[in-house]
Amino acid sequence: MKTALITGITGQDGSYLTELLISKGYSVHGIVRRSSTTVRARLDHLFHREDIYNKRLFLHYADLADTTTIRRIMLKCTPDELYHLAGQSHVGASFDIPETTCEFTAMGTLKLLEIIRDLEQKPKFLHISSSEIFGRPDQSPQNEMTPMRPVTPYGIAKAFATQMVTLYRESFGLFACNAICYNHESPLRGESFVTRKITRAAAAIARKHQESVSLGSLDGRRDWGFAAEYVDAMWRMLQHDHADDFVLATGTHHSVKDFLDASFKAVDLDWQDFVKQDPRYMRPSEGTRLVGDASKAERELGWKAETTLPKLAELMVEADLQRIDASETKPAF
Ligand code: G4F
Repeated sequence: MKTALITGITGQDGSYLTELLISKGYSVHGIVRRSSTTVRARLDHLFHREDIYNKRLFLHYADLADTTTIRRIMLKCTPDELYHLAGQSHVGASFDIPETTCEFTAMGTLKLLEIIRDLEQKPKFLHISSSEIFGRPDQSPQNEMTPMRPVTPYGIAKAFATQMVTLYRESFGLFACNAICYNHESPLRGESFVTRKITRAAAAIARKHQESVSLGSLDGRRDWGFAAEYVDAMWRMLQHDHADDFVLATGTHHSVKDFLDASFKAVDLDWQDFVKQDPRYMRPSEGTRLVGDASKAERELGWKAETTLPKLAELMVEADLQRIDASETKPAF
């Protein structure tokens, strides 16, 4: 049985990856931050499975800055594969908390690489990088060779981490890879990201729980795929015969307006009747023309994003409608 360690196990990607690895027979360890709440909704169904929780799925408390504890966890569970998904992942928020963003996203990654470098039994390492490293690129679509030109604190922190991963691979021989991910969404997406904010609003407006939704720029274009497919590519990267970097993307980009259109169409409404624009959600600087060329992943890993934007929006709206309907039929305590 292979053992995997995941940072950021309670996030969207961490949950899908855990499901995938458990289904492949792995023993999965996750690093979580200590907090006053133990609610980890995305993994709840696995915690209730007696054959899984504390048998093949284990959680350990540690902060990314706490290298002593992380080293101890690694020595204890001796992972074959380490998936590093944790970090401050909100691009807009990175303008408000740039130091925290760099501490976790940039330095957190370097600290993990340093720990691995000293280990006798080194796990294969996957870092979840981001299209934000390209910022305002000269070429579109972008591939693994496109120069980095980040324009947000988050993108700069990710560019640092990405280059460190490449450096440790080339200089110290680590099996270390960057999954350069474009936006990937799902019903498990956090509610402050634009897609989930829109699908939740479309469902709530359709059920008459909400009257409108406030958004920032509607012209931003993104390459949006389905998260469950992207974690499969991450796993394939660590099964590849050599460590490398791969762009993971759909290859098509759409505007926020397109996503609104598809989501409100799923509940037979016109988004223009419900959307307000609010300067609070505008960013001081934005990446542009971010669309990925994932042909290397297709060629070498046999991976291709399949879910198209209308389908993605539809399945997210459907999940949000089901959540509302389920909470309405729950007995009140
Ligand atoms: O959903 P977003 O916040 O995603 P963003 O900034 O592209 O970042 C996500 O994808 C990256 C690439 O994979 C990841 F690295 C990163 O960690 C994160 O997962 O915003 C998408 C677009 C932007 O143009 C933004 O300005 O939507 C626009 N937008 C318009 N109104 C909004 C809003 N974004 C948010 N979060 N909230 C709004 O109200």
